[in-house]
Amino acid sequence: MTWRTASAGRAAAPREGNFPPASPSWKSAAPERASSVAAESSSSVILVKKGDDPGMKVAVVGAGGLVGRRILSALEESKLPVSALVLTGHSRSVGKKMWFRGEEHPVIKTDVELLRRVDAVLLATPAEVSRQLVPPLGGGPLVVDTSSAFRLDEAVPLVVPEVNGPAVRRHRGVIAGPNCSTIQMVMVLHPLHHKYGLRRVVVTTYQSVSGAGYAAMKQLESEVRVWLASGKPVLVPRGDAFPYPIAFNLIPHIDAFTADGYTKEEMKLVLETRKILGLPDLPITATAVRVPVFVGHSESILVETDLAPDVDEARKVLASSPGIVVWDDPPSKTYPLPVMVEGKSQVFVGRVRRDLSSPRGLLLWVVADNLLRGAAVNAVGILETAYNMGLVQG
Ligand code: 2RA
Repeated sequence: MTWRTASAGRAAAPREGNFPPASPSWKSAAPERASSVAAESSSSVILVKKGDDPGMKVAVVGAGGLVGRRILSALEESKLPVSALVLTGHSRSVGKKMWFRGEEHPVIKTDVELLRRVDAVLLATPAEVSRQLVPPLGGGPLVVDTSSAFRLDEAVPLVVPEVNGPAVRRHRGVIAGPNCSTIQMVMVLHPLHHKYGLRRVVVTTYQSVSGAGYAAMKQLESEVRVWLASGKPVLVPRGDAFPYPIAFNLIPHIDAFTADGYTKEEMKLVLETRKILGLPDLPITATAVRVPVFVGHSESILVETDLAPDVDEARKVLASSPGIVVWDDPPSKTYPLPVMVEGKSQVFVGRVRRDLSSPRGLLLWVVADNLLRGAAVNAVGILETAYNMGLVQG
């Protein structure tokens, strides 16, 4: 599917009849092939540098997963010099080979001793795995963790490079990347705060099933297929990812409920945003909704500011901010959609307009690829920032 990527002008009309896709892009995103050889062991991984190679020895843990694969793509596209690459993963991935800068690399079993010998470790692992892996790596490589394990730990910088890159200097071995829905929101809030001062934020998210993992994507696919084949609504979930069917449905519930009726996903938006922006008292509230979209999280954000914002000026402020693309032209129906932004590294903003209920309010529609921009690009950006500051060396 080819979408216009220009930051201005008309967006291409969505192609009709493209579901179910013959080969959904999320199935083919991985630069991997199944290997017929036995699973490589860590002893087959060579960590010796070639001559004066200034490159880093980098490990990606969880390399075969939805985020891990995209980390590999983002690393490949970065300017980071990588002299040796270690890919480790879940038993499902072990034995596969993945391409990186023209060479095939085996996915091996995670081996802490091996990880201790690299310069940087990128973790694309569930929080419980990150919690187990990080302590034994202490004093070894710089760890960039995409999970929620350490995000709210005061000793751990929580970083979106475009927003608070210098915070990486405070690291004591681990730097956390925020939740995907937080990343795309803070990238937009940051320049608006700088220009107008933030007073209050109200956000509603429309989050794709890929945020809940591969099994959730399979559940959506399977429910849609059954519904269309039978002509009857699917009323019982065909998988364990969600408590209700997600096909042709919305579920106003992501992650566990807390005692006050919010979900953990909603509280991540609140607490992580305050920490990244350095605004511990920022009034902010969130509703997180799961939608039947494969990839791409969307957010409707109401921002109240100290200074009254001008809409055209706000668009210019956003368009000139790093990593943000404004697609906003109502007469030509130009606004970002999840299907348009899949595979892109930026955050897309449209529908910028005055809040009719407050003279100092702006409404925005913000969309990003949750796996790429919302995790992988951010993690690699953190490593690039640390490398450029001389905090990690080969
Ligand atoms: C989700 N934000 O979409 C979560 C993933 N970290 O479920």
